[in-house]
This record gives sequence, C-alpha cells and structure tokens, in this order.
Amino acid sequence: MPSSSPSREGKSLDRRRFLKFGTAGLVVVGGGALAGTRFFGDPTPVGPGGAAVSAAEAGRATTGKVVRRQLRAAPATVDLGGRTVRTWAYEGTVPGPEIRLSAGDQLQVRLVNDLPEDTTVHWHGLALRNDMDGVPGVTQDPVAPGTAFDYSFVVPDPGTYWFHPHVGAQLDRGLQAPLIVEDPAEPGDYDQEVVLVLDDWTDGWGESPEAIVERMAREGMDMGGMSGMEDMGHMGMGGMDMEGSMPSADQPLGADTGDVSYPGHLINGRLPQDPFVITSAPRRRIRLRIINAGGDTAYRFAVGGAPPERDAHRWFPRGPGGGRHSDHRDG
Ligand SMILES: [Cu+2]
Repeated sequence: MPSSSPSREGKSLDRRRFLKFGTAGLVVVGGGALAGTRFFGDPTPVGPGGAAVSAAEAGRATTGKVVRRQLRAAPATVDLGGRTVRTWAYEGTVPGPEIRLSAGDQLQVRLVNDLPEDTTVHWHGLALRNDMDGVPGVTQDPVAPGTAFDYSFVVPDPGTYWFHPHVGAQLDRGLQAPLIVEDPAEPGDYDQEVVLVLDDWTDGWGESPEAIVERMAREGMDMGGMSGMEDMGHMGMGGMDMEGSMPSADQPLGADTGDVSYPGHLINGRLPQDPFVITSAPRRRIRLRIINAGGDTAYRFAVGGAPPERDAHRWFPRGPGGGRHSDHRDG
C-alpha cells in the first residue's frame, strides 16, 4: 500500500490520483467507480481473468451486435483551415473518424501503432472493463511502434464520449476522436445531429506539447490533463492541493486552466477563418454533442444568432465523459 493516506488526500481523490496508486503495483479491475471506491481499506488485487470480472461482464446487458473498426495512429499532415501542420492522427484526420454504436453493442477496435513511440487508446468516460481502459503500465502493456492491440468491450451507457492515447502529451497532438453511444430507447426529438470537438492547438505550429509539459513542470505549475501520466510526479507537491483545480463559485471552470497560450482553437479540426460549417434549414432542431478535447482550455459555448427561445437552449443528456478534459476525473 502506498504511503499517502486517504484521509489526508481528502475527498478529491480523482482518477489521476487513483492511477498513481495503481502504478505502485496494485491493479484493481472492475467498473471505474467500483475500482475507485473499493481501493482503500481492504485492497484485494483482481486480475482481468478473475471471477469478479467474469461475473461483472456476464451481467452486462448486450445487444449481441459487434462493431469493428481499425485505428491507425501515425504521423500525418493535416489542414486546419488555412494552416497546414505536421502532427499525429488516427487514420490521417483531426479529429479522427467517429465511432458510433448503441449501448450494449460490443466494440472491437484494432489499434495499429505506426507512431515512433508507444501508445494506447483510452476510452474517455466509458465505464468499461478495466483491462481495456488503455492506461499503459496499469491496465495494459504499452503498444509498441510497429505493433497492434485489439480492444474489445461491451459499451454500457449512452452518451457522448471520445478516445485518445494515455501516453505523455499524445492527446495534445491530433490523436482524438468522438465515440457516440446512442440510446435505442431515446425518443430523439430532433432533425439533425452534429458532433463538435473543441480543441486548443499548438502541435506543428507553436511550442510542442512535450515542450510545454516540460516547461510547466519546471516552473512548478499544475498542468492539469496536459501531460497525462507524466504530471503525476508533481501533483500535490510544493503545497499544491487538488482544491486549486476544483470548480468553485468564483471560478466555475476551475483555477488551473488557461495556463497555456495556444496559437489556434479548433472546432472539428478547423480554425475560425475557414470553419466547420453546419448546413440546416429554418426551424429544424439540431442536437449538438460537444466534446472538449483541449489539453488546458475550458471553453464557454454559445450559439451565435440563436433565437432566445427556451427550445434553443434545451440540452440533452450527456455522457459522463463530457466535462473539461484537464480535470480528467473520469478519464
Ligand atoms: Cu480523457
């Protein structure tokens, strides 16, 4: 058991903190929330092949349908809308290709790593079986360059999710894509659906994501989700506590965003000067699914010119992964 005491850590135990304990040698398998709450007191390691996992998986509701995809992670040249950058991407696009399926479907994804370094895919916000959660050194071995890894899991809950690597600052390159889990029982009272991925961009343009992480670590600032696993070493040190990043009445978006000045901000991989455009017709209802894939930016979102009617501001349920990414409380 690591030396940090749960009582001192307080209520703000989050995923990163959990993962820090995980790297100390314990592997806890199960639903995300279950793993987090069962960890302290009586830590009993459970392997992916354990009876508890088999029982939990057997209890999942499934449609029996299997959705198969391939994701090739590789260097790519991408046009952001007037600015062409060299970056890393899934299948050559930013964001990567959307995966869409229904709750209860089984997702089978072959990750092909054509990057020059290890990678994984983390399924942001999904309460999936732990050994498919994509955290290298904790829930799986890293996927080495030139090799592949097969993810396979039942997708449990409807919602708006996304996926990205859980290695270094890779997600702050172009390795990110939406994962939409539809609810077969939802009435769907809208005419059109649009997925919007918001992102703060520097790769191939400004300072590299890795350089930013290193600089911020040197300067002793909490980079939030910017650096993934690497920032855990300085989390909670130097008098910084988790409360600093918690949303409050004064700072509803939290205090540790906006540390980095990004040269570009994107919606669906496009800069404002040549934006992603939605074509629709008057009086049509559009469902917007909004994903903040930014490493350090909390966005306020508004629809310009929308009529001030209540319907214009009606929000549909979202998945648990819909929050600000740098919190990373749910992955
Ligand atoms: Cu995430």
